[in-house]
Amino acid sequence: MPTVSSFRIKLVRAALGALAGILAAFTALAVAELVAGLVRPAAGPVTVVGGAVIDRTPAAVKDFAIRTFGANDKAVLQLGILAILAVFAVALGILALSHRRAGAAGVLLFGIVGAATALSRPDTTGIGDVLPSGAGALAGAVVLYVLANRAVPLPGPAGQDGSGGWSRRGFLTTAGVTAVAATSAGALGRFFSSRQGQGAVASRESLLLPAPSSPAPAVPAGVQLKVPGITTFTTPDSDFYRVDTALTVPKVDAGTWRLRIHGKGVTQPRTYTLDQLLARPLIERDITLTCVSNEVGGPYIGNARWLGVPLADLLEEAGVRPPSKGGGADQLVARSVDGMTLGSPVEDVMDGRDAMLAVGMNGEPLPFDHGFPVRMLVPGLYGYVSACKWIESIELTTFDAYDPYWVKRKWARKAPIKTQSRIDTPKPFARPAAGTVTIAGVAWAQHRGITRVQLRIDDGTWQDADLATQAGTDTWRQWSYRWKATPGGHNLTVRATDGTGQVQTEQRTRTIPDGASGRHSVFVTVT
Ligand SMILES: Nc1nc2c(c(=O)[nH]1)N[C@H]1C(S)=C(S)[C@@H](COP(=O)(O)O)O[C@H]1N2
Ligand SMILES: [Mo]
Repeated sequence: MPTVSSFRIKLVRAALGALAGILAAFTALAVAELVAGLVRPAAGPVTVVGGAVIDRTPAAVKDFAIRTFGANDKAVLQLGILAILAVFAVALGILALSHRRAGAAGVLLFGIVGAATALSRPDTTGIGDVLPSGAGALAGAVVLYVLANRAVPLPGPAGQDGSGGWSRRGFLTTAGVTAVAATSAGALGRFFSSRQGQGAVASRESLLLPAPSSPAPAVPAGVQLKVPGITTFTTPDSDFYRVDTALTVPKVDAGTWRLRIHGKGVTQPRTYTLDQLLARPLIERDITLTCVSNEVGGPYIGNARWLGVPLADLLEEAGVRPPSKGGGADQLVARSVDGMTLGSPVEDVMDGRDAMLAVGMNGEPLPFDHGFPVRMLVPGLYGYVSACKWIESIELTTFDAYDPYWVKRKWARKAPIKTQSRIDTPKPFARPAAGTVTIAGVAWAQHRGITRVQLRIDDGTWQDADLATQAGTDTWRQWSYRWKATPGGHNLTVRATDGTGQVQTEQRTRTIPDGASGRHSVFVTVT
């Protein structure tokens, strides 16, 4: 039955080709990982390609990803990249069986794409960044060529050794050796990568935060309501939301870190070390940070006790004057070590609010995830226009002259945080028992403060909620409402009024371009 056996031969052949392709891709990534671990972990192919994809993703898709996958969005992206690579690897592997050179060249092509992407990243440190992708692709091409070579039919009639005429043992031995070698290379790469961050980890562990010259008062007991299910007033570092474009969290060594202040109207350009900043008078403040991508009712908000250097003082020393005092620069562009840029109004930074270069978060040096060693914070502004993590320079310029990262992607140039409120308890679709049900949550309008929170049950009238003590205008404020719940389905809606008398609008807008507006509602069924 020649047709059956030739079909079987084709199937075995395709499987060997697919295996060769996957092994070549695996080897390429593993060797790239090894070289990246030795050269610069952030220049690894998956990291740079992932970064490039993030930068080119339309805001709506990014919003969808953050909404759907939350903190796992980056893992999902990396898995997606690997899945696409796997498809190409299988195709190249099968191609290589008949066209070895073409298959190997295909692998090299991926290497060129990876290397070019590495060079195009905003944080590239130069030509050395082509090494991981380049070396990986070379190794992958060699593996594919050799394996394809081993997967050819033996001379003589097929089927004699039951293998369909392939030197299957030779192929499998080579494949096995390759797999072991590649796995070891990858593991070694991981080890080197983690070692590269060790200097940074040690610098963080040995950092002693000085006491603030202007401490925050003890948090008043009344800011935290004792309602089960309500958010804690202070968000522990480990629970603090994280939003950034970094696929590998920058590990900056505090000892070699520098901050440069320069640009328009800077008469005294300066570069600071961390020790120089820490030697200055420090302020300690409770500030609530919010992401512009936070949906109505969403989780991208947190409150911490920050320790930092007043930013306005540094700017004044550099000769900077705000536009209202005749200064020529109206935009402050902060740049991070990974090339992110964020632009804040100079006027806001210098108007007396507690804009700072933060070094401490809830009594500890900043966690790496949240910007170690130094990040910027401006109370009242969304994170993407103020809260630069892993900051390395501050440039004074104008809004006309420069659009930072998110503005290039259609987000607003200026974005003060909108007055908002959220119901934390009861949860959506909860089934509380009839009787008194405590509705509670948080409201925020940073730098304006919250003066009133109201609740509406179904289409009823707005009822005043009880407000917790206000810690300050830069933090969120808790509220609660004792509801006489009657059986049936009910819609609970909240709205806040800020310190300027502005009532939170019911006008629903999307997060892009300058933050979601509208009111949070929760539907419950009282039993
Ligand atoms: N370097 C850098 N800084 C950044 C970002 C970023 O992507 N890269 N994201 C900003 C955004 S959009 C927000 S909301 C805050 C979030 O800070 P967190 O992750 O500490 O909560 O950081 C800001 N600072
Ligand atoms: Mo954000």
